[in-house]
Amino acid sequence: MPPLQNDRLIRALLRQPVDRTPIWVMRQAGRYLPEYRQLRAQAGSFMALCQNPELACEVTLQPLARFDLDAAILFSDILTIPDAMGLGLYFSPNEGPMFERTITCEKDLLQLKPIDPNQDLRYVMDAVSTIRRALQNRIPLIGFAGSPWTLATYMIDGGGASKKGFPKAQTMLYSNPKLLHALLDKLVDAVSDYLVAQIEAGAQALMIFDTWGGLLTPAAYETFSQQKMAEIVARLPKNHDGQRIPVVLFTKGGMRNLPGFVAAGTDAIGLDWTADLSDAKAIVGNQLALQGNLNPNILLSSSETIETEVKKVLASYGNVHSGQGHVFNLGHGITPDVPPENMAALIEAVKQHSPQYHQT
Ligand code: 1CP
Repeated sequence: MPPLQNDRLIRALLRQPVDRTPIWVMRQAGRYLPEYRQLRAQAGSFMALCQNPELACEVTLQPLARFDLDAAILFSDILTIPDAMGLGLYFSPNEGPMFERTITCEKDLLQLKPIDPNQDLRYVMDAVSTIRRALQNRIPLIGFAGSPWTLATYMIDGGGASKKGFPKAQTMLYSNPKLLHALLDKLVDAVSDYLVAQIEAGAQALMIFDTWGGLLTPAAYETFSQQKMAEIVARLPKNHDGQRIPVVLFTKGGMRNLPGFVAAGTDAIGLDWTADLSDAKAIVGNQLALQGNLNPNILLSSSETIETEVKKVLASYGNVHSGQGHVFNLGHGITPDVPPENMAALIEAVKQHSPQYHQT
């Protein structure tokens, strides 16, 4: 396997020296790009893009044609797993992802189909290998999955419930924790197998999105989210040097869970913008890399404001020791109303202002 031409992301995730802070952006392929909107209209739906490996590859590459990003991320969605398990995923134009069926009782749970990702989610693995070929080792490809808890929130409440804070999932946690654990344990199996299959298909780093972990009390978080993710990380394969590909856990409201993440054995934590990176670094020390955490709403302001705010994020991490172990990203996904030129301003600011934190 020829080496990566740009390995900044991998090096930063492993806390090795780099010349500048690498940057990629959550939802970097998406609706803020006119070429994405056009292809999606032609394909007919979001899932039609995901399920066609050539189209998924084309969408993945769209932001890379415009911007000098340090990583590609598989174009897919975390909800492909519940879909393959039989819940019937569809996207409503106004409400986003929706399910035809949800999990309310043990009978629903028993009806969930155990999945073999290489069969039931073949289209994802084909997209991964197609994208890897197209990238020609220029930059690494990030694979991903949702955390068991975050997938369970959608599977229990149905789609469209994020604004309400997934009340049915939160109620099940207290009224029927046994059922919730049984669901989460099924998801531990499915997510582990899915990530292993993505590694085999060519993913070079992994994200686990625990977007809704921050909805839980610290005690519930430990039992119902963190421990399930730790189990997944422990199941990922290691090569003959005992190394596995770097894994990043993203969670909104993740500050208070940082010590648990260190114990879970991941390589990096993605944080939202409510965390201060210097505080986070003081907790994780040199054991973990950090990814984040510009407020995505800043991309709706001017290029001057973007530059000022990028400098603050770089300084909040780099002023403590250096920029080593920092991956620049937004604190959550880029929104559809961002002008593409503001994305360009963001990347330019990171390229211009981060090298000073990487002088040896
Ligand atoms: O065209 C469209 O309207 C679809 C919009 C869209 C896109 C571009 C959805 C629906 N998903 C995606 C792609 C996607 N989703 C990626 C692609 C790679 C990238 O460029 O980053 C990734 C990694 C995801 C992951 C995802 N999906 C998460 C975790 C990350 C996060 O944003 O917190 C979650 C929670 C989802 C569910 C989902 N899928 C789509 C939407 C709009 C949502 C969120 C719904 C909600 O608010 O509850």
